[in-house]
Amino acid sequence: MHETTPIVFITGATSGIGEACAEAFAAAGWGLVLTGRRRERLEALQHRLGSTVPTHIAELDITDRQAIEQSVSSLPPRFDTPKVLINNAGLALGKGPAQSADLDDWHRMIDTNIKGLVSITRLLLPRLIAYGAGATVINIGSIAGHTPYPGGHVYGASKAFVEQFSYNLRCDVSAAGVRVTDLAPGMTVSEFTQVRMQGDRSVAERYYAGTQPLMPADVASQALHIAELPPHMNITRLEVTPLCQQWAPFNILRET
Ligand code: NDP
Ligand code: 8X3
Repeated sequence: MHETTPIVFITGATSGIGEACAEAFAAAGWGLVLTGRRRERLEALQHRLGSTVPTHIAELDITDRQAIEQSVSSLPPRFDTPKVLINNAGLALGKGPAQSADLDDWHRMIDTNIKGLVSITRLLLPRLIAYGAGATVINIGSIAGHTPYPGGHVYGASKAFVEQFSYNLRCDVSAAGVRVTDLAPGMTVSEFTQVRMQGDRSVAERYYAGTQPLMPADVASQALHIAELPPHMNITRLEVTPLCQQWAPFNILRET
């Protein structure tokens, strides 16, 4: 028997898309498990959302497997059988060419975007299966998982992993009633570019200048839509970009 208020478990709820998902799901009456490394942000978000929906916050670094195990195993009973997992926590580091990239940055992206995501998924899967029909894993992928670009190297590859993992996961869990979606946004205003550029706000400002990018709330509304579809419907992959973002033609290198 399900509780009347469904629970969504969100990784990376302290900023950007994850924070917007928390707001959108709360407004729709969902209970929340909010995770991220910055506790003060989690507390502020919980405070802002008030007591209209049940909220559990957990400081969590998803590169720390033991911490994930602890976080999942210590979920209070009200929150321990989520209906939806939003694997949102992730980051890009650097945009220079592969040959000058920092290997530590590459490892951190793999540890976060791939290893963290698969760990939390594996640990929560039995609980999503226990929830049953309508349970959903929403993995935040990226257009970068499909479309290569200079400086995309490991970030793009990590999002290609997210896409393929989503498809393969779906093969295994759909018979148990669990849906899986790769929700792949394009350019979205958040702390993403600032993090990528080691805190340099000016690069982020130049990147978004003169555009109308997606807002985190735009992506969150799609996540809520996916979660609230009838249980027999599974959106396999949903790519959403701002209108201003387009493909580029193949770049031809010419002898000079
Ligand atoms: P933000 O930088 O605003 O948010 C990233 C979130 O991930 C933060 O809440 C951060 O929380 C969390 N996070 C990062 N590392 C860890 C970690 N080790 N453990 C736990 N949480 C972590 O960026 P976005 O909101 O834009 O990014 C969210 C997702 O969307 C990412 O997966 C990103 O790849 C993807 N995406 C973003 C796009 C964009 O243009 N912005 C486009 C396509 C996809 P904290 O620092 O508190 O731990
Ligand atoms: C983020 C989108 O195009 O900056 O996933 O890589 S992009």
